[in-house]
Amino acid sequence: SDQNFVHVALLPSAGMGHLTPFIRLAALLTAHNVQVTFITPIPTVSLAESQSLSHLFTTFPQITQKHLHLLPLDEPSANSEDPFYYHFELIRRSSHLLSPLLSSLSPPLSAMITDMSFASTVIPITDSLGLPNYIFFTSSAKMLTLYVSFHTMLGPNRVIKDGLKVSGLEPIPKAWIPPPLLEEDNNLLKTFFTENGKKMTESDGILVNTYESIEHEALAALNEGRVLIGLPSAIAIGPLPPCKFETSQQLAWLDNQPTGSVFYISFGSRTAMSREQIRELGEGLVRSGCRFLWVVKDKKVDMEDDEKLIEVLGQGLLERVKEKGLAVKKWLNQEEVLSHPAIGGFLSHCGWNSLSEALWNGVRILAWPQHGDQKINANLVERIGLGMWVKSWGWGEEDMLVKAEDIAERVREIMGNDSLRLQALHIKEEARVVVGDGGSSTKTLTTLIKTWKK
Ligand code: BUP
Repeated sequence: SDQNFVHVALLPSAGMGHLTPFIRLAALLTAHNVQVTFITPIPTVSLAESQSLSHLFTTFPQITQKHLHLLPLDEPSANSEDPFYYHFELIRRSSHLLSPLLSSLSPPLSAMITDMSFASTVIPITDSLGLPNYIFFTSSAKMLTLYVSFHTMLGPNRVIKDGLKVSGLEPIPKAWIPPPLLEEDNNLLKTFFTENGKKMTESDGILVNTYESIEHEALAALNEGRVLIGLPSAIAIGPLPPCKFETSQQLAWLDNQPTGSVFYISFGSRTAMSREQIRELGEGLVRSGCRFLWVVKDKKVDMEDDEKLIEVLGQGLLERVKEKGLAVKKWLNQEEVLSHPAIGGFLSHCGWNSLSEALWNGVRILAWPQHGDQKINANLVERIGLGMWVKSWGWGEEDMLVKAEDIAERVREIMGNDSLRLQALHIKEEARVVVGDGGSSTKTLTTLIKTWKK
């Protein structure tokens, strides 16, 4: 058969934060003439996921779709702490179905690319099939240092004492570590970190949606064996360019706003704030005097988010919001929003995809991390000069209310900050060079594809 033919299978995990980068990777590989089989665990948790998948397969008929039918669990509410983590577990427990699926693919696979949350499950399967296995880590390289170190940080009582120190790297303080990882009791996140972190050494490489100029130090530490001995290469292929097909909706309101004048607010696809904090935030936005576009989210999973905007905000606040802003309670194509010339700033939870979309579009960030990797990402926002992070604003799990006046002041501050605006534009230019012809991430990806041509 053709020596140059490359066929890879991709296995994403649950939630848009994991699915989106896999979709972008699939599109990019296709553009490099790689045959892609995209394995979709079904059912998905959210509507957003199933819609994105259908766009992918309509736009790229050359990508093969395979279903992984998830088996129901006997203990339905065991560990229902988070519907997305629970879904990781479902996929994990259905993974024995992968072996027959993978070996039936034709032409035979050159490699498999698996989400970070299934390293420990999938590596034994690909090993038994003699398939190279690459892990796609869907967060920052800095977060990867914690992911692969976590199991080494656990004391005899299974808790960690301190943050993470790696020589040559700014430490990760304990306060930035995802709260479930600090708990004494076992939980799904802790198990994922421990099991997968260990197993990463047995993969053939770790793809990361990042690039040299923003994460040089973390990438160097990982690749020089300063984080964990025996780790394969951390391969920086980002920032993965957004796909043009990602659904499009008309935002006439945005079209009518002056350039750079609108502040955009969204906390990602899986964060729901308390009703009280939502109202305080709304109050703050109104008082800032800025124009704003606000995605209001009241429930973790979109299918359950059926409360009306007026019920969430109340009549009075809703009326005042309408004077200068637009609040919506639906899925907006964020990439399209961030690329709109009217957008000037972004209040973000710093999910890794949101962050990479902001830098791709040169939009400065006011960081308000809520959980998971987000404090570690927010620190990067500050470090590279993409925005600012108010550290006194609490984590999602904490029982504290950030007041309207405080929010209003910070919004005015970031929207009025011209040096941040210019630095964000500089970052945007750099990001596009990196994935352009001859850019560092393009070269890295081309080299990787060559290693599969054997
Ligand atoms: Br909400 C929302 N439209 O209305 P992150 C999100 N998105 O396009 P998360 C929309 O979902 P994890 C909306 O552009 C990004 O690509 C957004 O991913 C898109 O955060 C994605 O930013 C959200 O990584 O996931 O959802 O909290 O916890 O895995 O980081």
